[in-house]
Order: sequence, then C-alpha cells, then structure tokens
Amino acid sequence: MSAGLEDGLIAGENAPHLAALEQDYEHLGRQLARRGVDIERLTERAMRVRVAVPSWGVGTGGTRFARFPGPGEPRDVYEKIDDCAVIHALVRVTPGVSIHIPWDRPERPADLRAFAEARGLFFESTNSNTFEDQPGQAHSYKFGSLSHTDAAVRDQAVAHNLECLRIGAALGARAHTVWIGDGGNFPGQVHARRALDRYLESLGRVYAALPDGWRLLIEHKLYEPAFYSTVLNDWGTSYYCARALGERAFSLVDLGHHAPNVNIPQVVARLIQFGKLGGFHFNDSQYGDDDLDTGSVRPFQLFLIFNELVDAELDGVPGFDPAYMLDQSHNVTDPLESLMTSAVEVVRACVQAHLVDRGALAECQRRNDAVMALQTLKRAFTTDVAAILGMARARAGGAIDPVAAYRASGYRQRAAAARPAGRRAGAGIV
Ligand code: AFD
Ligand code: MN
Ligand code: MN
Repeated sequence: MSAGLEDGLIAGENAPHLAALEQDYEHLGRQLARRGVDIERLTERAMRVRVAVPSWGVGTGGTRFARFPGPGEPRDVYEKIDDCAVIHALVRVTPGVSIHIPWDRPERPADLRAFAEARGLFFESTNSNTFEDQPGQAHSYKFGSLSHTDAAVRDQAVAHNLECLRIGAALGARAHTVWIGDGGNFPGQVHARRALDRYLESLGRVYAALPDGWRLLIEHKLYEPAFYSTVLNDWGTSYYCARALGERAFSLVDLGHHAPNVNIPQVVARLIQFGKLGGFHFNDSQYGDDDLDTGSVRPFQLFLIFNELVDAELDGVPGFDPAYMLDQSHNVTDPLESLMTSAVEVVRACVQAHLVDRGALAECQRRNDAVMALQTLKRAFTTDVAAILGMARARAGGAIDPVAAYRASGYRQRAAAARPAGRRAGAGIV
C-alpha cells in the first residue's frame, strides 16, 4: 500500500484505457500539428501544472443551513494529509497543501511535515482564521479582527497571524494567506476609511514578521459574513493594500469573491500588469461565494483567466509566479472526487490557453477584427484536450480516469471503516 491506494491499483485501472488513449493522443497530435502545435510540448506543460489542495477541502463543507457529514471524513490533520496524498497519487499535480490554522493546527509541526513529505507532499501556505472565535480566546471577533476598533482585539488577531507564520515556517511553507470577515452589516456601523487604516496597521505588523522568502497573500471578498460593507472588499482595495504593505505582499483572487458580472479575467490581467497577482483560490459559483467545483458552472471564464495567465507566462512578465490553490466546499459530493475533478479542470484550462494562437490573436486585435479574435479564443477553448490530460497523468504515474480509479480503489469504504463518525473535524462552513 502507498498513499492509501493498493500497489498496482493505478496501473491496473489504466491498463484497459491505454490503447484508446494512445490512439486519441496520436490523432490529436496530428490535428494539432496541422495547426503548428507540438502536442509533446503541451503534454510536458500539463505535467508541470501545480495546484495546492486546501486542508479544509477534504472534509465535508456545509451551508448556513446544514451540514451532512459523509462517511470516512478525516478526523484530524494527519487523516487530511492521507486524503490529500490520494488526490495527488491519482492526478499528480497537487503535491502542495494549503493548511488552515486553527482548524488544522498541528501539535508538532515538524512531525506533520515529515508525515506529509513521506507521502510526497509539502506545505505551500498557511491560512489564518480571525473570522470566528475559538474556545477560550480572550477577545471576540464578532465585530472584526485586524480592523477592530479595540486595539486589544487587533493585537490578538496579529498574534494569531504571527503564530501561523511560526507554524508555517516549521512546516516549510512559503506563503501566508489572510482573509478577514471584518466589515459592517449596516450602513454607518463601520467608518470606511478608519477601518481600512486599522487593517493596514495590523497587517503591517504581520508583514514585518514574514520569514525570509515568504509572500503575504491578501484575499478580498465582496460580502459575507458582513452584508453591507467589507473592509477588504474588492481587487482595487486589495491592490492598494498589497502595494502599501510592500513588495512581498500580493493580492489573492478567489473566483467566488466578486460582485456579479465582474470581468475576473480583466482583474487578473490588471493585477499581473501591476505586479501584484500572488495567487488564486479556484472554485466556481452561480450566485456568490458558492465554492462549487472549479469549472463546473463557468468553464469559459476559467479558460479566459488562464488565457491571461498563459499570456503573462509566455511574455515572461517579471516576477510573475502566482500560487494556484483550490478553495471549495463540498456539500453533496465526495470531497476527494470534487478536488480531483477541479485539479483536472485547472490543467485543462491551462492547456487550452496554451493552444491560443497568440500571433493570430494579435493580428486580429491590430485589425480590430472582433469576430475573428473571439473565434481564435474559441478555437482553443473548444479543442478537446482530454487525451493530453490523460497522457500527462499516465506518464506521471497517475490515473487516466482519476474518479473511476478512486471509486475502484475502495479508499472511501476503507476510510469509513477506519474513521467512525464522531467528533467533527475542522471546517464545516467554508
Ligand atoms: C472563507 C473565505 C475564504 C477563505 C476561507 C479559508 O470565504 O474563501 O479562503 O474561508 O480561510 O471561506
Ligand atoms: Mn478563498
Ligand atoms: Mn470563499
């Protein structure tokens, strides 16, 4: 057994698919060659995609109304790492874990780090939590944390973030992500300018303590839990704050945290242009911060986001190195199936964006040919790259059909037997 899967499971599951995969791959290779594209280059690029899994994502999430725990939920951070290892074993692009503190605070970070590394995983980033109260804490975050009117609450929130940095350093992480729920539920409740001043002053103290080589990622969100105004509400405020904090502070874009109809690909392009795009929380949504599986509702938007990312990559934009992470809440699906599906969609969007004929697109833009410009993008987006994704996974030792292999493995059934339902672990509502 390795990574919770039987030895030979993946090879056995792949075997019946190999002949068809090779035929499809050859056929797609010939099609792409006619377009001047080398399929091997794309496959190699697909194998290099990395997207981190959130420690809170492997448990069942919930809504404001209910939570329906699934069988075999991880009960502690070690079991969460076991689940993350299964995801990575099957999709081969998710060796990084983004850990949430205190939901997954390790007692002995060095042990946890060794446990993860023994499974081929590493800790990429830490996430602080000052949006809910923990048992026994001195001050409540009911009316805010880093931007609270009371300095004692702000100090407590800063101290928590400093603790995250200490734990993260012991885990070998390289980034710290801060999302706060601070804001107002009613007009007049919060002084718009002073709250932002207090936030920046508090976060400045966290920034000053960043370990060498680390980045501070700040995550904005339009609303929720505050329903009238949020302190870090949009990308413009995020950009301003990242700039004010310093060169190691960056904006993190969670796809579910924008006003309806916001052009997220353009937001991404702006942040790249201004040198402040630090990373992503990928997910999808119909209405708000729904945290659905990545690419499930707006796959074309995901492609357009990757179109900007790949454009910057190919342009060699200085300092361009965003951290890709998933941030989803799984209420009706097996979290491992959802996370694998999302990781596959991230790779798909990346590969499709690499198929855009950028010379042709530039020519369309020069001629102001709107129809052909969109067709140039659509040609890439409508190309079925499944054979590239399957081949990339197979070559990396992963599964050609990750969800089918996972179901065949019986991992969830074994987890259900080994992890009897009991106390709730970590995140419920994310
Ligand atoms: C909340 C926020 C945000 C954040 C997550 C983990 O909406 O997406 O990334 O908590 O801290 O869901
Ligand atoms: Mn998020
Ligand atoms: Mn969110």
